[in-house]
Formats: sequence, structure tokens, C-alpha cells
Amino acid sequence: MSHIRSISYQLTLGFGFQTRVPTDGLGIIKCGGRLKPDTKARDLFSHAQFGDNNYPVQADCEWLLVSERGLRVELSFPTFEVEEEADCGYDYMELFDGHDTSAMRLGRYCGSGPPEEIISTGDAILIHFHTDDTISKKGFHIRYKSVKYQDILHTK
Ligand SMILES: [Ca+2]
Repeated sequence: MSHIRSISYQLTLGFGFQTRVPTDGLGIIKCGGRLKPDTKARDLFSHAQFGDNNYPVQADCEWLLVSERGLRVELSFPTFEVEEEADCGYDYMELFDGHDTSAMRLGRYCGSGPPEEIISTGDAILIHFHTDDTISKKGFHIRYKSVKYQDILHTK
């Protein structure tokens, strides 16, 4: 007697007749990483082929940016094009004001994205990028760097 393992997928039909398939354990694209901001701005891209191809579907990426102790993390967004949806429920970028997703969420962004610069309260920012199984856009280009508390006071 052979054992056939059946895996059932929950299908949810949303507006636009998109079929959404949970991707637990299947098709998840590993990406992200730990980055150390410097006082000179560096670049972070949503995916390796940024500029040539749209971002991949079914991606879940986390980048943890940790500055030296006593410094904050500053982000700016020269390019941000992520599939738009009213609640950013399909594709989105989330920012957390700390080392992990239990930290305060600064926001969830899609469409044309965050309006301006973002500066952490502490020494870290976590960036989470999620994409669903259909429709991709250009993606994002983030500039990140370390800033001193005093620098922030002077620019406000
Ligand atoms: Ca999508």
C-alpha cells in the first residue's frame, strides 16, 4: 500500500481574479541579510536584477541594518515602485524601528512608497519585503547610512 501524501492548498479568490497560494516551504525566495550602515550612504536594492527586471514573486526578504552603538539608521528612497493595493496586502515593504518584527512598526508601504526619509530611534531598522504570487513592479532602491543624534537635530 503506497502512502500518498496530499497537500491541500487554500485558495482565496480576490478582486481581479488573482489566485493566492500559501507559499510556506515552497517557492520562498531567500533574500535579505544583515548590513552595517556607514556614515557614507550605501545602496540597497529590492532584488539583484533591479533595473533590468521587476522583482520576483513569492519573495520574503528581511534586511537588518545595525549602526554602531550610539548611531541611528537613516533611510531614503530614491526609487520605490511596488504593486499598489489599498491596504498594501499584496506586495509591501515594512519598516520596524528595531532589531526584529517585534519592534514598533514604522509603516507598511506599497505603490509609490514612503514619502521621505526615515530615521531610527535606536541603532537598528529592520526592512521586510513581501511579494505575492502575481504582478511585479520595478522594486525599490534604498540609500542607508549611519547618522549621529546631533546631526538629526541640526537638520530639523
Ligand atoms: Ca504582486
